[in-house]
Amino acid sequence: MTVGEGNSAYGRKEFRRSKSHFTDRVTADGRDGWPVEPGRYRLVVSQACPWASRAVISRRLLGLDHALSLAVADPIQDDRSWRFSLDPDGRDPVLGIRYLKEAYDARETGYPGGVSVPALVDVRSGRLVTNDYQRITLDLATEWTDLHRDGAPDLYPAALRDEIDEVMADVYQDVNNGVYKAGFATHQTAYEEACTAVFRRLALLSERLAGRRYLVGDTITEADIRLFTTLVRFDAVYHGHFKCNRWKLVEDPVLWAYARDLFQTPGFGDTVDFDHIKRHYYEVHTGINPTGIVPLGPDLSGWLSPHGRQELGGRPFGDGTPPGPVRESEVVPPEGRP
Ligand SMILES: N[C@@H](CCC(=O)N[C@@H](CS)C(=O)NCC(=O)O)C(=O)O
Repeated sequence: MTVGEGNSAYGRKEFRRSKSHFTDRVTADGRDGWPVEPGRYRLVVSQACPWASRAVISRRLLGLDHALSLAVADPIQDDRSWRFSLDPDGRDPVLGIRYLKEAYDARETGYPGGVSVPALVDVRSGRLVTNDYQRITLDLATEWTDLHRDGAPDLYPAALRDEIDEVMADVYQDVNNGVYKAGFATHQTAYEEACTAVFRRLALLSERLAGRRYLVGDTITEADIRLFTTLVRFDAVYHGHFKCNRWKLVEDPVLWAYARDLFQTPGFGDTVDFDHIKRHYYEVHTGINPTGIVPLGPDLSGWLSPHGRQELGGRPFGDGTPPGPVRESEVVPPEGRP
């Protein structure tokens, strides 16, 4: 397996994302054997990964940082995949392991699939609980409610779920996963179809967001988190490395302002590490970028410029409040920030 292929079927003619293999859920009633419990689980992420970043943002917005600890893997995998080489002695200080694969192996011997983030690991047994990135954040929002902070927003409001699910399905198909389909395509038609779909969908989203601050309702929901994690990577990696280059995010006034608005909202931009993002994509996908050279651009300073979206109204946290400051140990280092 080429480093970075993972279970993403990289190298096939058409990129197909494999299904998450471990789909147990951590729930309030513990029906899969994994009850919500403070301190019991560790969320393993890469700051480079858009699917993992969803969970990092949700955890911050919901104030789950005191209940669910965070392990950040090195953005550069080796042939055994995600590793804890940023930690002292190259071991995760809580799980005591060097590779995330060890938690996968503890769960299932001989598991043939890739090792992916985000992953929830049971601290006591060291076993992987789930790598189901589509489910993890929905469960943080709806099953972990007893452990939410005071003033936590409702990221998946029951009355709006149908609309949120519909928006997220389109965003997943054409945007979140669409950029990967374009980037990993190995023949022209597959690339052109994916790239066209990316920009067709972005244009529709731009229209939708021209007159409203957030994608669904008037508050931040899971749908915004999922669109944000792709938009924030767009100019840094998807535009160049994945060849989604009909236009840059900064060239669409609506989407650029929408993305900046979220970036500047506590819980979003303060989780983003552009250094991890750029180094991961450009160094790991050697099939696309054989030299491993990481470009110097783009200029990130614009992320902090005024966005003017308050004029559209909206209540970012609904009846709730923004999260407090980032924990000291989780502050993104200067080289990762605009
Ligand atoms: N768990 C999902 C999606 C999550 C995912 O693709 N994560 C990437 C990082 S962005 C990953 O860990 N890939 C495995 C690898 O690169 O080794 C899957 O099964 O495809």
